[in-house]
Formats: sequence, C-alpha cells, structure tokens
Amino acid sequence: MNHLTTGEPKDIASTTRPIPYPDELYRFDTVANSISGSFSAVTDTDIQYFHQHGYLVIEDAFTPDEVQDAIDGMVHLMDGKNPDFRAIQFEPKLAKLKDEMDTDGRRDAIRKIFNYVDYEPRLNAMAAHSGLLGVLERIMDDKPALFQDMALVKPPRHGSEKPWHQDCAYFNLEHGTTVVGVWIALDEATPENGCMHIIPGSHNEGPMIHFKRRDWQICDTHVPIARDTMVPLPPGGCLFWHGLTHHGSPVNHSSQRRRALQLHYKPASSEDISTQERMDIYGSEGKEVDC
Ligand SMILES: O=C(O)CCC(=O)C(=O)O
Repeated sequence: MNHLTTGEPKDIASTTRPIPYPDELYRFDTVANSISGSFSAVTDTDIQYFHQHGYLVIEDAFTPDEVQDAIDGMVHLMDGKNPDFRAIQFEPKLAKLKDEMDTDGRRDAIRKIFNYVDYEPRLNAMAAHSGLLGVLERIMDDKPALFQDMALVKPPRHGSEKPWHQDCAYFNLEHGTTVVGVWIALDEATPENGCMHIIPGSHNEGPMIHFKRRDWQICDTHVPIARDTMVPLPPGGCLFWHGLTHHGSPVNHSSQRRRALQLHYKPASSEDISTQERMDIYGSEGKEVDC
C-alpha cells in the first residue's frame, strides 16, 4: 500500500491546541442532496452529478453489519489490542489525561487514527468494498488506488474543528488528477456533532492558496461561505468528494460520538509531483498574498 507522505501534516490541529474560529464560518441551513439504494443504485446521472457539483452522497452505502464490523475494528485498534498499531492521536485538550481515563473515556479522547488498513482486516474490508471501488472506478474512469486512510473521530464535547481546505493541497499529485475522498459515517453525523460541510461546485474553481493558520487551510475570508452545504449522514452513509472541493467540519459541541472513516483514492495511472511543485500551486510563501 502506498501511503503518500507530503510536506504538510494532514491535520495540524491534532498536534497543537485548537484555536477558536468565527461562528459565521459554518452555516447550518442547507443540506446536501443525496441518493439511497446503496452503491448499486448509482446511475450515470449520479456520476455526472459528482463531476458537476464535486460531491455525491449515498445515504445507505454500507449495511448495519458492515458498520458494526468497522466499529469493532476501530475500537480494537483504539484499545491497543494490536500492539503493532501506534497511529493514534489524542485530542490536544485531553491528551494529558489519557492515562487516568477508563476505557470509554480513553476512546472518547482520541481525535484521529490513521494508516489502519494494513492492521485491521475489518477496516480494510471497508476500503476494499467492491461496491465502493466500482463507484470510484466510474468516477475516475480508471482503477482507483487507495493512498491514504485515516479517521478524524471528533470526540464528544471536545472534537475540534477541521478548517476549510482542499485535499489536493496536501497531496503530491499532478494538478488535474481526479483525487476522490470518501467519508463513511459509523455514528450518525449531525450538525451538532460536527458533520462535514462542503462548498458544492468549488472543485471547478481551481486550486486555492493555503495558509498555516489554525491548520493548513484556506483563509477564512476566501471561503464562499454563502454556499456552505452540510452533509449530515446516518451510520453507513457515505460522502464522495473531489480533491479540489472546499470542505471542513466545525467543533463537536455535543455529547454524541462522531466516528467516521476517511479514505483517499487516486487513479492508478496518476503521476506524483514533488512537494515544491505542489507548494508552487497551493503554498502562500513568496506570493505576496495575505490572509
Ligand atoms: O472528518 C472531518 O471532520 C474532516 C476530515 C477532512 O476534511 C480531512 O481530513 O480532509
């Protein structure tokens, strides 16, 4: 499995204390369109919808049994039951207390796990699901290759924001590559517990300069917030989004868990670029731009 490493950490918020953001940065009045009927219900019109709007939502992509297996696999890794797996990051506010917590408290202090598919067959089964890969192949018109697996699990009451960004700003892949992110809800993802937010159509507007602020992110004032669209999902629901689609997620202020898997795929024939080439496109340094 090729886990692409890049010049920017995918999630600076996991290593530093979260910084507050303006309330108006996320709107809570528009919900994304979605389809149901699992992967087999995806029509050519839905694939066109993805290309036009930069996203596609399937409400019931995975069955309750598949979701339960994935939760069991995730919890197995979180609880340290695979001694070879160490890719766990705690919510900054809670990290110091983790050794004093009981099992449930410790699970709910975790912000992120990553690089799990090689350590947990139940999570690998989600990433390699034939229905999922079939939809990706239709979107990419090429074989999909998984190159990043992570989960921002956004703990109850503390789960911090993931500021607005484009995923392609993090990946050393040739500009124009159809990178597709897949976000699979394991718990219900709601406006209150920090569901994903996207800007439909923003993938058609090209790469954005990213700044190191609360994270490696689009400047708050450069996000077309008037078009903010929430993606609430039931467990088993799945969001596909284009690597240039602006997206982010607000704080989890609720007492509800928001566990989800996040996978990134690239077309098998895509070409890598250097970090310098990527930063020439997305980096702010030397461009006399302000945020
Ligand atoms: O899971 C989330 O809240 C956001 C994840 C995300 O946007 C990312 O890591 O690219």
